[in-house]
Amino acid sequence: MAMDQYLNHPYLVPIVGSIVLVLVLISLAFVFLKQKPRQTTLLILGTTDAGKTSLFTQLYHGQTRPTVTSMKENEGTFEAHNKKYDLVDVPGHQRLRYRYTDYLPVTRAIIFVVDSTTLARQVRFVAEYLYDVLAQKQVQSNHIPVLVACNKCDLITALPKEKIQQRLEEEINRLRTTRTAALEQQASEGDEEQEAYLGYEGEPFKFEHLENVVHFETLSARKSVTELENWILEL
Ligand SMILES: Nc1nc2c(ncn2[C@@H]2O[C@H](COP(=O)(O)OP(=O)(O)OP(=O)(O)O)[C@@H](O)[C@H]2O)c(=O)[nH]1
Ligand SMILES: [Mg+2]
Repeated sequence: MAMDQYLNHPYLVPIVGSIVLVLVLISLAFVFLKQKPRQTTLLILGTTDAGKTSLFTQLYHGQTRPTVTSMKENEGTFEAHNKKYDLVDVPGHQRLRYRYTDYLPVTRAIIFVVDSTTLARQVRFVAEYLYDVLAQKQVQSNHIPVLVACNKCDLITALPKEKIQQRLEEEINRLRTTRTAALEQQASEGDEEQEAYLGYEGEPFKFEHLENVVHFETLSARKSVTELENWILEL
């Protein structure tokens, strides 16, 4: 009898309806709040003069244009085969280049551009920047793929990509010793560790030891970026 009384209560439907509605709204809020930011950004990084803006204009406009040293990020899009990515070309200038970390939460992949004609002379400088990028916790934990774009292959002084990979591995190996020593010092002083350890301890550094894929490709922003476009489309 008591049950019938409840079931026939005139406010039963509105009350139950409101409770269900509130529960649905709470679950929807959870779903939306828990969603990760969409990772659709391709970050174009590298030291100054490597050819980042030239590659950016090739991908964005489908052609090269004369460039000047960038003092701020260039933003655009790359669209092909129903895929659309946001492009961010970060200036190589020493004081501006580290802004790239702001974009890491939305980064799908990194294109790290090197000038193949000057790498032999600038290997230390290039390796320091690449080390910083690879040692970012987000790059390792999100397994962000990196394409090392060995640019300016149209010039006869360009080093082959195998040589560039080897030189960078040797230099990163050297840097790892000094940087991990500095980090251990920091850790003992109580600072939280910021960098991931690159590669395997006790073994010479190799890109294939990393959590994320690092791929080397030869190209020319002046001539053709087909290899780069194919790599992007396979992401
Ligand atoms: N020969 C040749 N020259 C290139 C190529 N790519 C870029 N360059 C030239 O290299 C110079 C630097 O190119 P940018 O694209 O401005 O270099 P960047 O990496 O954007 O440099 P910052 O903005 O200073 O960080 C320009 O004179 C380009 O024309 C290439 O594939 N081949
Ligand atoms: Mg530029």
